[in-house]
Amino acid sequence: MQKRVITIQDISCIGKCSLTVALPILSAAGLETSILPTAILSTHTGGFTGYTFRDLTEDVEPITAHWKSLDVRTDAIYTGYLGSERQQQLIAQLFSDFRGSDTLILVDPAMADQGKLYPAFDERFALGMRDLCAQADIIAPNITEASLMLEKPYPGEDYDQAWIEQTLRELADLGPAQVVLTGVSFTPESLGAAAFNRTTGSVDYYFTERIAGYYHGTGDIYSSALLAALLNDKPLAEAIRVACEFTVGAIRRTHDAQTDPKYGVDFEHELGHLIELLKG
Ligand code: PXL
Repeated sequence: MQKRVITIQDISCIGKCSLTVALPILSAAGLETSILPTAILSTHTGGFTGYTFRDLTEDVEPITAHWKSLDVRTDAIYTGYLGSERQQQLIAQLFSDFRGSDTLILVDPAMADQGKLYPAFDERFALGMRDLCAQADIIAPNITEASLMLEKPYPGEDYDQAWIEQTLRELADLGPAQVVLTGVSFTPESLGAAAFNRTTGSVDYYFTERIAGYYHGTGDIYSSALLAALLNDKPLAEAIRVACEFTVGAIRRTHDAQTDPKYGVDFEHELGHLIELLKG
């Protein structure tokens, strides 16, 4: 039977990220994708000024109340960029309302990068995200988000394998059985992800070439592809590989085309590649 995902993130009208990447990626992976928009922005908040922001927190309860009346069931719930602290609490409630015995809950605590919180957020929001991560089965922070949630100093580029593996374990101690840390790099020419599975105790890494520049929305693309792979029955080590190869392919296209990276990366031309990776 076709699997269903409910994904909960903002709509940034311009600047591909959050729902405008999650929906096409999950659909291409054969997943029925329902959405709960957390906010509507004219653009994302990274690199644009003067953007509009309509918070949809007030809509969360009526939408979920209606879904409950429909007896909606889902194979996965996937959250990304949220609009408010109150939303973090409402979404924790949504998890318990819609969690079945096999439902996979993925929280991407999309709130910070390169040592800094995104403009809309503060430290309290980061701790709210930590509490939401505690309710997840799998989380996918970058190193900045991990540091904020664990209230430890952001290491910049100054970390080693022991730091990464200690951080993975500390994140798993918050609650999730599986942790994927993105933006991990031990050499100047490579970048990738590390994954920890608490049940088996295994740590896996996957790296690809590092492409110069900062590419907006790639964390959301990564998490969407990760979930697509997991729901297509890939084990975690394989899912981080699929997500890395898909994401770097999209970055490479955008780098080669020399388009402005704040508008997002060309993941659309990589969707065929994603489908191949999922078959493999
Ligand atoms: O890609 C993360 C993201 C999602 N949504 C909004 C953002 C950002 C990052 O800046 O601003 C609105």
